[in-house]
Amino acid sequence: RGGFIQCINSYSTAAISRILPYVVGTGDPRSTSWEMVLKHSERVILWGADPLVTNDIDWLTTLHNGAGYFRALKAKGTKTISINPIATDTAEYLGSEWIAPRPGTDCAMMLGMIHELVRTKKTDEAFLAKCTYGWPELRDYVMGKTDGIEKTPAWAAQECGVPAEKIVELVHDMQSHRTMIMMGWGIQRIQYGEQSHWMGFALAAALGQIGLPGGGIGTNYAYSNGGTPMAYGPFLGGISSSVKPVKASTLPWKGSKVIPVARFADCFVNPGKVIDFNGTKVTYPEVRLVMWAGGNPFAHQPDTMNLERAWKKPETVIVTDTVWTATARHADIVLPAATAFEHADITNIGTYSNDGIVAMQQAIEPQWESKSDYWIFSQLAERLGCQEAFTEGLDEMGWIRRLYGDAQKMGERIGVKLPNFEDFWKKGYVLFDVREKDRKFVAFEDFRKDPKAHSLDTESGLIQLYSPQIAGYKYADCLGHPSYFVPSEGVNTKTQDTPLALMACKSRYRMHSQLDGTTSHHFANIEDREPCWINPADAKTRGIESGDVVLVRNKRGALLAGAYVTDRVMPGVVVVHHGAWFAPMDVNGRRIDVHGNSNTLTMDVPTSSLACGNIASTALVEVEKWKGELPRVYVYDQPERVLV
Ligand SMILES: Nc1nc2c(c(=O)[nH]1)N[C@H]1C(S)=C(S)[C@@H](COP(=O)(O)OP(=O)(O)OC[C@H]3O[C@@H](n4cnc5c(=O)[nH]c(N)nc54)[C@H](O)[C@@H]3O)O[C@H]1N2
Ligand SMILES: Nc1nc2c(c(=O)[nH]1)N[C@H]1C(S)=C(S)[C@@H](COP(=O)(O)OP(=O)(O)OC[C@H]3O[C@@H](n4cnc5c(=O)[nH]c(N)nc54)[C@H](O)[C@@H]3O)O[C@H]1N2
Ligand SMILES: [Mo]
Repeated sequence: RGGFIQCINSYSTAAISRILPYVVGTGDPRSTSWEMVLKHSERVILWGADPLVTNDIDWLTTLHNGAGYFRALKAKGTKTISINPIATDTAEYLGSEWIAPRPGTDCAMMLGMIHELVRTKKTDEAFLAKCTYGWPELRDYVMGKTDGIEKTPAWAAQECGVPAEKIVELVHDMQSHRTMIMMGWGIQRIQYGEQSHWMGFALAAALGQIGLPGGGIGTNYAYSNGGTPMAYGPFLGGISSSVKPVKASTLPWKGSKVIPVARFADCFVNPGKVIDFNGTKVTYPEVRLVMWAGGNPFAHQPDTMNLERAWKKPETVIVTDTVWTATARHADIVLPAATAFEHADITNIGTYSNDGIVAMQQAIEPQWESKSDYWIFSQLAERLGCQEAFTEGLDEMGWIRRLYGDAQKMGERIGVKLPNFEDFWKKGYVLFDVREKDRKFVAFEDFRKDPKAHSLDTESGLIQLYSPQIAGYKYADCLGHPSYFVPSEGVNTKTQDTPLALMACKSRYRMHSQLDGTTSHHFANIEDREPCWINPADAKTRGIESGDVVLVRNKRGALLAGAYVTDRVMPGVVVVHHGAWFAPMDVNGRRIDVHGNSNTLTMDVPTSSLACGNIASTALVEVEKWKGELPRVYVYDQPERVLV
C-alpha cells in the first residue's frame, strides 16, 4: 500500500532519447529507407555501430530484414567506413575501412571535421540557414570563440588519436559524396553520451545532406532493423498500464514518484537526495520493497559491486525470471516465470518495419512450478485487492483476442483488412504490405523542402544546433550546443595504476545476460571465463598470451577473464563483452567476480544531468596475468533447494 515508483528511460537509449527531442523533435527519428540507401548512398559510415552483431534483436520480434540489406550493400560495392575502437564483425564482412578513435572522443573528431568544413568554406550555408537554428553559436564554439580552444583537426587528433590528415580526408570524402551516417547506440552509452548523436546531427547538417536521398544521418540502422521500409498496417496495443489504484496510498509519500531508471542503485542508498534530470529536480524516494520482473540488474547495472551493497537496503526483493540468474540469487523471494514457449501471447513484428502480427502459440506446458507473468501479476493483484481492475475480467487468451480485435478495428479505419481471429490464430501470422511511398521514404525530405510547412517539434521548428532551453538548465555537463567533454575515465585520463580503457559492448553470443546459462557460453569462453580482448602491444608488456586467465581490475571491482590477444582492438583499449553472469567470490581477502561480468568495472554515474543515463564504456582498468588458483564458475549451478 506504499505506492509505486515508476522508472523512466531505458538502458538502451537513455541519452539519445532525451537529447534528440530537443534537436529534431523526436527521440528516435525514422531512418531513410534501405532502398534509397542502396540506390543513392555513395558512402556509408558505420559510426559506433555493429549491426551484424546487434540487429537481430528487436523490441518486438523480427524478420531480420537488415541482414539482407547489408548483403545487398556489400554486393553493390558501396564504400563503407567503420569508426569504432574495435574492428567489428560488420566491418570485416563489408570490407570497410577502419578508423579507430579512442572510446568517448567521437565528438572531438566530429568537431575537427566541422572545423575543416568551415575553414575550407565547404559547410552547406544554405541548408544551415534554412533548416537549422543556432549555427552561429555552434560555429563560435568550433572556432574557439567561446572557450578559447579552436577545434582544429590537429586539436581533434590529440583528443581522439585519429591523425589530423585522416580527419581532413574523411570529411572531404563525405562532403564530396552522397553519404549516409549510420550511428549505433554504443556511443551514447558513455559519459556525456548525450553529445554523440547531437554532434552527429550537427556534422550532418554542416554537410548539408539531411533530407536528400541516401544522405544525412540515421540512428537505428543497427537495432530492430531500422531503415526497413515500414509496412502499412495496424499496431497492437497492450494491457492497460494506467489502472487507478483501488485504494489510494494512506502513507505520506516522500520524494518523487518517477526516477531515471539507471539511478536506482543510488536511489536505494540515498533516499531524499535531490538530483537534476532533464530540466527538473528528482527527489529520491525511500524504496523498501523491490519487485524485479524480467530483467537482470546484476548484469545490466554499472558497478555491480556497488549494486551488491545497494541491493541490501530494501527490506524485501522479489524477482520473477525464467532462469536462475545472478539477480535471482540475490532475491528474498523468487517467482519462477514461464517462458514465451510455455504460454500464449501476441506481438507485432518489427518495431520500425511493422511487418505484421504473430500468434505466439503455446508450444509446451509450463515446466515445474513456473507460471506466466500474467498469472503471477493477476495473483498478486488479487492479494492486493485489485484483481478485477488489473485483469478487467480477462484471462490470457481473452487479452490476446481483445488486442487482436482492437487491431482489426484500427485496420478497418486505415483500410487494411485483417483475417478473423480463428483464421489468424490457426495460420500463426498476418503480414502487411509496404506502400511505394514507404519504400522511397527519405528522412527529413519534406522538412528540407519546406521547413515551415513541415516544421519539427523543436523550440524553433528547425534542427536545433543550439538549444536555449538546454542552455537555460545551466548544466556544466550538457551545454546549449553539442560539445566535447573529456570522459573522467578514458584513454586521455589514464593513470599508472589503471592505464587501459575498457569497452563493454554487446556480445555476439548472447542477448545481454540471456542465453549465458545455455550452451551459448561455450562459444564465448576461455577457461570458463568471458574473453578479454587485448591488443598485442598491451599484452606483450604484461607478458600475457591468448588463453591466459587474467585479472581485470580497478578501484570499483575486479574480474577474471580469458585473454584473447588481438589487433581487432586498438592499443590502450580492452574489451570484455557485456552479459556474463556475475559470480562474486572472496579470494585472498578481495571480492572478485570469477566469471567476467564487465559491469563489475564500469562507473555508476549519470551520462549527464540531462538524461541521467547508464554508462557502459571507457572505464579505466589494469589487466594482469592471474597466477592464483582458478575458482570454479559456480554460477550455472541449480539452486540447492526450492522453497514452495
Ligand atoms: N548480439 C546481441 N545483439 C544485441 C543485444 C545483445 O545483447 N546481443 N542487445 C540489443 C539491445 S537491447 C540494444 S539496445 C542494441 C544496442 O546496440 P548498440 O548500443 O549499438 O550496441 P553496442 O555493442 O553497445 O555498441 C555498438 C558499437 O559501438 C561501439 N562503441 C562503443 N563506444 C564507442 C565510442 O566511444 N566510440 C565509437 N566510435 N564506438 C563506440 C562498440 O565498439 C560497438 O561496436 O543491441 C541489441 N542487439
Ligand atoms: N556494460 C554494459 N551494460 C549494459 C549494456 C552494455 O552494452 N554494456 N547494455 C544495456 C542495455 S542496451 C540493456 S537493454 C540492458 C539489458 O538489461 P536486461 O534487460 O536486464 O538484460 P537481460 O539479460 O536481457 O535480462 C532479461 C531477463 O529477463 C528474463 N526473461 C526472459 N523472458 C522472460 C519472461 O517471459 N518472463 C520473465 N519474468 N523473465 C524473462 C531473462 O531470463 C533475463 O534474466 O543492459 C544494459 N547494460
Ligand atoms: Mo538495450
